[in-house]
Amino acid sequence: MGWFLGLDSSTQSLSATLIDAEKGTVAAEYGVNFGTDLPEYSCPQGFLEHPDPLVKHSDPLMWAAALDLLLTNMANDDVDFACISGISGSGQQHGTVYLNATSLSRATWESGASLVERVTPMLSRETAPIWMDSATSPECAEITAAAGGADVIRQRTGSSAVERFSGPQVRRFWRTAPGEYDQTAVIHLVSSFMCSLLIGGNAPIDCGDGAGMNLLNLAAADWDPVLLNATAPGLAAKLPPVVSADQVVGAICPYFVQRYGFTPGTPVVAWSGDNPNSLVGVGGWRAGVAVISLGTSDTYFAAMTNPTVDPDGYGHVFGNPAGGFMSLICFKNGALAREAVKDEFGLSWAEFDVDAFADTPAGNNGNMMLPYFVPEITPLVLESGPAYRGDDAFVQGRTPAQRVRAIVEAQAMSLRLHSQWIQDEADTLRVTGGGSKSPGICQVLADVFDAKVERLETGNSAGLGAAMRAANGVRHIPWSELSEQFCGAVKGKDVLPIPESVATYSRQFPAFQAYVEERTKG
Ligand code: XUL
Repeated sequence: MGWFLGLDSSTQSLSATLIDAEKGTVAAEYGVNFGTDLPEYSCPQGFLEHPDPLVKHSDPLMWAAALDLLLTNMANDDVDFACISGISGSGQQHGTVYLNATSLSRATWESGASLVERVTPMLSRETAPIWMDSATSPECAEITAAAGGADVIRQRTGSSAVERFSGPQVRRFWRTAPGEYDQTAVIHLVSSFMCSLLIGGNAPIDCGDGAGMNLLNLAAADWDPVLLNATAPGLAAKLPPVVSADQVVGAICPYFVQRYGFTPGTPVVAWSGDNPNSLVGVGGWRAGVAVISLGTSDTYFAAMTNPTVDPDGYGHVFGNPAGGFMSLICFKNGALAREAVKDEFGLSWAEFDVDAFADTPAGNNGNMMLPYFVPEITPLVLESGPAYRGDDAFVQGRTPAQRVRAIVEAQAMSLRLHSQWIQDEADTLRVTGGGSKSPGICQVLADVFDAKVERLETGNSAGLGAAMRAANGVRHIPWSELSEQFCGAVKGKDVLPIPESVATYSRQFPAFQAYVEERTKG
């Protein structure tokens, strides 16, 4: 059979994409939302409430519960798991899960207990810091100093030490809870943790997601001793091995065979991060196409011919699942910031996505905003709060349509501003994620970048990318073939740049850049 399953453990949900690699079709998609389907874990937006807005942790038990719930829902819908020839997955990047020596391999996988009951005794830390956490500035500074400076870290790992990355999270845990750190036998990423549940043993970390830890040496594709030493004592012994994203890392464990009817021995391919998965899931596996993913976070990424690093320290280089490298820039103020504007004025999505743009001109008559509703990572803004500049009606919030255009233009300008270090030229933007459905957002992106915007069939590029990686890892189906089958742009939905608007944004760009610099440097 040619069915492959891609699971996507994202910030707010766990979803499944089932592809038929023989027919070249997406056979089925399912999803579990943490807020609505698992309210008992108190993570309505994917993270636990905390008095300090910089602290953002989630509950690993919720992710385990979501896996059982998702597969149960699929079984209730008569999905025949025995037809699945391979599985892989995608995890929100950077988040870390801490397991004690009870460890997955000693668990009694054959008993009737649920995944949550099995995982509970394995946790050496109840919560998992995720990519939205910004509480690790002191640790970033310490790691940077101990490793020999920001340039050294960038050259070794492809990124500066940044708040949301795993290494600083680990250091903070060691510093604030040394006893629990000592009790920790294995530190997983969200991706390798979920993969470990599937194979019933500790799964390796792939180069794509591993590069988001400030711990992996990009050139060696292995843990970097300088960064390990700079981060926390004894860390080398607590990290799983590193593998390439196409490796089969184990077979599905008996728990899933007995409970859901998977075929014994079904191969599981290493999981990776959501951005590396999305890169291949939108057909961006080779240079020339840049991808903008508009989700909880907004990200810009592209396959990279030569690994260059961002001198400003905001951009990253990760492993490309199809081989080589990829660039990535991530903005925390993505969907949640757009929703904040929509909700402030009680707008419907139609009013936000269409009407607001019909009612206002490109450039917004010079009205601008900085969209930092929550602490931002690109650029680093720890004291959040949006800012407005322009005429009185706009600044005082009397013109909702202008506020909508302002946030979308600010996000598009930020994407352009902070992607300038990437050397590969791209004349096409592939836009994915929830925001890609908005005609207004797509037109602004086409005009700000002066590039054609293509939209994709799939709503979930990370889940699709994971399913494609399963097919590539198990059946060795080449990327060119998989991309042709699964990643076509929706016909007739391309958005072309409008020359007058392109000129308006080019004129306005320096003023936006200066506004950002005032906020971040002044
Ligand atoms: C990337 C990043 C986010 C997360 C969650 O560096 O922090 O995109 O992967 O989507």
